[in-house]
Amino acid sequence: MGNIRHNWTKEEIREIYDRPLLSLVLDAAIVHKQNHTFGEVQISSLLSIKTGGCSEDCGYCPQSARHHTDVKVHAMMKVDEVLRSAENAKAGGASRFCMGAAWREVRDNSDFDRVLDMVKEVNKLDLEVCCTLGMLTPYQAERLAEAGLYAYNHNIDTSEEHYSEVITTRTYDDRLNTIANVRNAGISVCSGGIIGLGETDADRIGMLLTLANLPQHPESVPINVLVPVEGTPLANNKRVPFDELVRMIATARLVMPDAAVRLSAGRLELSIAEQAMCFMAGANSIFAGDKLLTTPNPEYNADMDMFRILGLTPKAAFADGHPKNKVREVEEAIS
Ligand code: SAM
Ligand code: DTB
Ligand code: SF4
Repeated sequence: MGNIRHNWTKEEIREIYDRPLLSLVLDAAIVHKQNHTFGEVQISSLLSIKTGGCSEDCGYCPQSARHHTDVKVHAMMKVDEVLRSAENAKAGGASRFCMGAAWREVRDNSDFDRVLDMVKEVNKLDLEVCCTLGMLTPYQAERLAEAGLYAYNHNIDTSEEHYSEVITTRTYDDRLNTIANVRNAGISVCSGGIIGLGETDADRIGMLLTLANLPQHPESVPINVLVPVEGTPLANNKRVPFDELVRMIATARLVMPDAAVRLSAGRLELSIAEQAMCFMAGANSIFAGDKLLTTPNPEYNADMDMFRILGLTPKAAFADGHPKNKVREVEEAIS
């Protein structure tokens, strides 16, 4: 429902981003209510299946081998361990389970075969299975889809202009290519970014412009606040003021009315009242569980308290159908 556009201009997005905060939140809340079940929040759970030692130089990331952080390198987990973690996540109310690997790109080796097994097994638990493994070829995306992968996370992180200030070992186009490969394989796209990387408002607007003008909007858009980690080049960056996060979420909601906007990394620093404002502004997804990939996240009980206090309800798995079926529905409607 709603007016889904793919031809946004920078000026239009800036006009939205610059609205007085409460008017912006109200506008976003109205669009949110028109397009989603108000107060319903999707819970995703994260697991780092292969940690640290990554060859990329992403300035924010504690898992890059080029930075000296406390993160310990951990080889690929066993399928059984991952399954146990997925079962726990489901018991805690998660409808999506996301497995992350500190890889630049997927290679066609036994580790990837193991990830495919993990996808198959987690899929049997009736969870939306998600992976974030770095760059993918079209063939690798298809193999993941065949194994039952529901969603793939691949963030563009910031604007095209700011990208090389943060990461030099790959390009913005590399990111966009993988997103296209994921889309073409019929996998749900999860792509967003991070605020607090030293970017300007124009960069934030540029990032939203790229996402909102993709041929199809990502089904989920994570908005992460930088978690500054000792030993990374961005460890001493200034904390993002809370109103800027709200502004970013509300703008994402208005330019991509159908997407799930995920209030992602950085929640540990936010009060319930601040998170409430993010939900009013259109956030309708979180990562729950006391750990993100390597950094801490709010405790399970604290989140359950928040859900009770704010009257939030967890969203069921597959409530939006499967992206593959949507392609089929469109094809059937045309023929
Ligand atoms: N290696 C894969 C990749 O880069 O696509 C997958 C894992 S990577 C850790 C997934 C995402 O986590 C990154 O794209 C980035 O948006 C986010 N991330 C990493 N470190 C972060 C930090 N310190 N604060 C906030 N978000 C972070
Ligand atoms: C996303 O946008 N945020 C998550 C998930 N996708 C993979 C990762 C956040 C990582 C925060 C730093 C860490 O815990 O290592
Ligand atoms: Fe590697 Fe991903 Fe971290 Fe970049 S964000 S260093 S690609 S794990």
